[in-house]
Amino acid sequence: MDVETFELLRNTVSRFVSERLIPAEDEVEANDDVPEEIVQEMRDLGLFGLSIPEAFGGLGLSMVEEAVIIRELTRASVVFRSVIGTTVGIGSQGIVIDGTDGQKQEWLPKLAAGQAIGAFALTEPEAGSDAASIKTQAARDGDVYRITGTKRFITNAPRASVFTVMARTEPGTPGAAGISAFIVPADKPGITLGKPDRKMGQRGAKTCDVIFDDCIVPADAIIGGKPGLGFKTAMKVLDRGRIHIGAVALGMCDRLIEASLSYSSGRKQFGQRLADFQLVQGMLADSQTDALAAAGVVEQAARRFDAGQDVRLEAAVAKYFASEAVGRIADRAVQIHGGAGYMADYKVERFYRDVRLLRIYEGASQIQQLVIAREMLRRLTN
Ligand code: COS
Repeated sequence: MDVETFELLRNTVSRFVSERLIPAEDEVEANDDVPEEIVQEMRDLGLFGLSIPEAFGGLGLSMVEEAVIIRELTRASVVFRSVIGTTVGIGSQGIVIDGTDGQKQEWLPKLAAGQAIGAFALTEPEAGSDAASIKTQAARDGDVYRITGTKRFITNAPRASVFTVMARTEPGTPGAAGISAFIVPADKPGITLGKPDRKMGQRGAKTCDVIFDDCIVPADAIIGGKPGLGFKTAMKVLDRGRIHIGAVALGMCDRLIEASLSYSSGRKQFGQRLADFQLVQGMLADSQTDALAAAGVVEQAARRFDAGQDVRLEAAVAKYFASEAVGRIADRAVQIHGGAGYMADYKVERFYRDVRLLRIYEGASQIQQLVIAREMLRRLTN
């Protein structure tokens, strides 16, 4: 995108955050839902299409640009981002990265416009971190596959119009090589949703089980048309998603530091501002250092992604460092606010709970450590 158009988009999102989203945060928390008018405004701003190529009606942002916009957006509660998150990220990118032309033509324009909401169905009751051990079966039956299995904690499942579903298509092949990724419209017979999950935080973000019971899809619903490549598609989608989650953390870093600065420079104890105490300054400085370092690793990973280089290591570093950093910053924000930090009105306790998820979804911190170390060793021998 040219610099001027991009700046216009960025300023528009920044105004939307300040004028619409931040004032609506309490309503979202109270109702455990994002109002439909706000979802519509997000559609009108083109936010569902950030990552979808222009040829298919999206904004076609680079990863660096997407990270900047997501950082702006997540100065407001991360729950608003979750509405567009799966469509911008893991719910569309399998099709963008590995889809056939026909699959792109069919789905990307609808996803870009926010007419279709995408979701990503990998996790199962017995397969989380060990993604290659999924049990959901897709049995070939002539020209169709019959999908049976349960997917767990699926973000945006209640809103979704289409799922990317990872399922086993090769009965004799255990592990990653036996998995295919399917595009499954959410209104297919044989799909039911579990009851809404009750969560530690992120009220208004929707997750639940998705149960497939002999759900029939055509054989050409496999992403890319070839079976057995679904695990690799999922990993590529997650590499990109991990940079995106790094950017989500950055917006919350900004917000929590803003709140910490504003509270500590307004409140007085022992006759001076909290911010004038060196022990408080130590916390402010550590938070600023964490935030700048996180921004650095996220940007570096995004630049590498845009250059078409392998980002397995850098994406894992970005997600690992930024999600852990925002956890530390949220913890310090609560501490700097003292008793007020524990009270709902000041919102930092809510953000503290909300950002806890960033260290878990799209690969827990321990999975990122494993990916980083494996890649270090692989690059050593290559
Ligand atoms: N990009 C492309 N291909 C990849 C890849 C990537 N980032 N990561 C792995 N692959 C390929 C490997 O090269 C290997 O291919 P070959 O068999 O042709 O050599 C294949 O995929 C299997 O990879 P690997 O052996 O590394 O798989 P593992 O079972 O050891 O799993 C981890 C690797 C742990 C990294 C993976 O299971 C994972 O990321 N788990 C976390 C899942 C997750 O994030 N869940 C969150 C819920 S979804 S929101």
